[in-house]
Amino acid sequence: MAPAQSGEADSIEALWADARTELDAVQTHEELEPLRLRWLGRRGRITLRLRGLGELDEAERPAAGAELNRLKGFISETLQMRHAELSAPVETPDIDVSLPGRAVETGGIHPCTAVMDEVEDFFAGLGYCTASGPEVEYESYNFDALNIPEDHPARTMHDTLYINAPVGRQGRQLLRTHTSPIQVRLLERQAPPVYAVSMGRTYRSDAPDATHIPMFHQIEGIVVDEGISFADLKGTIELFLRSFFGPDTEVRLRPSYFPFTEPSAEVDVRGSGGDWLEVMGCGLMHPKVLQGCGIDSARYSGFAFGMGVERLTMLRFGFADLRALISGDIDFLRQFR
Ligand code: 2NM
Repeated sequence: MAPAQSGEADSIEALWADARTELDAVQTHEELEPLRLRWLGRRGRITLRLRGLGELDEAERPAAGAELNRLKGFISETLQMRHAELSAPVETPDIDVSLPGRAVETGGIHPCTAVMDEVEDFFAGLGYCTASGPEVEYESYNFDALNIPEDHPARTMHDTLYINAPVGRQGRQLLRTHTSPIQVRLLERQAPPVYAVSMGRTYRSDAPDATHIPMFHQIEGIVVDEGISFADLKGTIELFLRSFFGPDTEVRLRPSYFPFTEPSAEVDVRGSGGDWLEVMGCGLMHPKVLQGCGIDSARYSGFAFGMGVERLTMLRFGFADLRALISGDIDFLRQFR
């Protein structure tokens, strides 16, 4: 085949080779536009050759045109590719949109909280109000008002966590060892009739084991009214335990002793294995406690009961080590939702 143009005209093969060499040699973004103009601009090598097609024999024109256009397309596509390569590096996204979504974890009610809520609701149904009080208490409310003697072992540093603070008329400050001081404070400010439950954190200087943790929860109830008898106490407790553990629950009271109640009893429920399980303590309010709160013990009588929330929770849900409740083991706790 004769050369398309005499003399100055390069072969199409030479054009391809030149174009490839130039495109390969591009190192920076800035070199792209001059290269484009050199080849595809108004006076570019391809442009001029396309314009010159008219001077070819009519027979050669279509093939030559097609070949030039193929080269033109190649140059233009390669420029685009090199442009993309040389542009700012692609930002890697912070989010991998191909990952499965992360489920939104919902919080749950702690089993001890669920138990306290249920007990509160039960007694609310009997007309009891709920009272609360400080966790840092005075000796006078935690011990004296409850007829707990000066030399009682519960008062020692061995059992009770004392606060390092100046000692005033109310005695030393301490972390309350039971929720009873709440009831004392309530009786001081509210004249009978009083029907109340109180629940919350309590503290004792215990090394943790399967049945003890140094911070635990109690629920206590108190009734002070005219004509309250042991029958009222027994009926109330049976009603509660059959609501909490099931309607056929067997309940028994065993004589016991507490400084703040007289008479006093320990309460057991019959477990599924036929064994008796201690669930609470109770008794008729000691007249000294009522009098200490400014209540006429000749006119009013009352009863009180107390129970450990963690123990109640273990019996309800059936597990053996109380420490599981504070382990932070979310898989354990979730079982009871
Ligand atoms: C118990 C057992 C018996 C009790 C007494 C009082 C108060 F403050 F009213 F005197 N609150 N709770 C009480 C009585 C608690 O727990 C085993």
